Amino acid sequence: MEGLPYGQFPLYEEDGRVLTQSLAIAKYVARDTELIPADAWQRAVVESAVYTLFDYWRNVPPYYFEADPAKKEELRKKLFVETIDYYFSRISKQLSENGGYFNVKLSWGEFFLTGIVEASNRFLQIELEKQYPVVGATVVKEYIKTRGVYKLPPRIEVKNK
Ligand SMILES: N[C@@H](CCC(=O)N[C@@H](CS)C(=O)NCC(=O)O)C(=O)O
Repeated sequence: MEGLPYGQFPLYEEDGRVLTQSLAIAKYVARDTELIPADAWQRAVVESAVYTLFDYWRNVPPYYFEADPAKKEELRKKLFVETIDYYFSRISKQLSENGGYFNVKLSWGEFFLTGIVEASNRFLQIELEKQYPVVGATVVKEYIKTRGVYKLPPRIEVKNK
């Protein structure tokens, strides 16, 4: 895709410069806020959770895009019977032990989790929060309620280079 340095979304543009990779973008957007913990250990705990979420997520597109019905069924079984529960039972345990956060208070990690849960629900036609209620973004929703509605900046045109 033209205009995308690595042919993939997401792409963040600011002052004529572009940034790729969702994690780099998320951290950049959260910079200079408490969503990035000041303490090095707490920062690492949040990143560890985010990379774990990525480890889980990389199992979804191969299943979703598989065209061969027999292979798709094999991938479906593995994903639905093993992978989802492997990760989400552990993620739920960590969140439950920390008041719904990965690590004592709200960070960019819970926003990332919310994105992964929403994407999973959409791609896999499931409702992860029914089986794993603590991943249901309660802490993020509460934060948004106290913060108020965020207004998006005017639409930015991505220029093809
Ligand atoms: N590691 C990258 C993965 C990006 C990625 O997988 N992008 C997908 C959509 S979510 C894409 O643009 N796919 C189109 C393609 O590869 O042609 C990130 O986290 O930003």
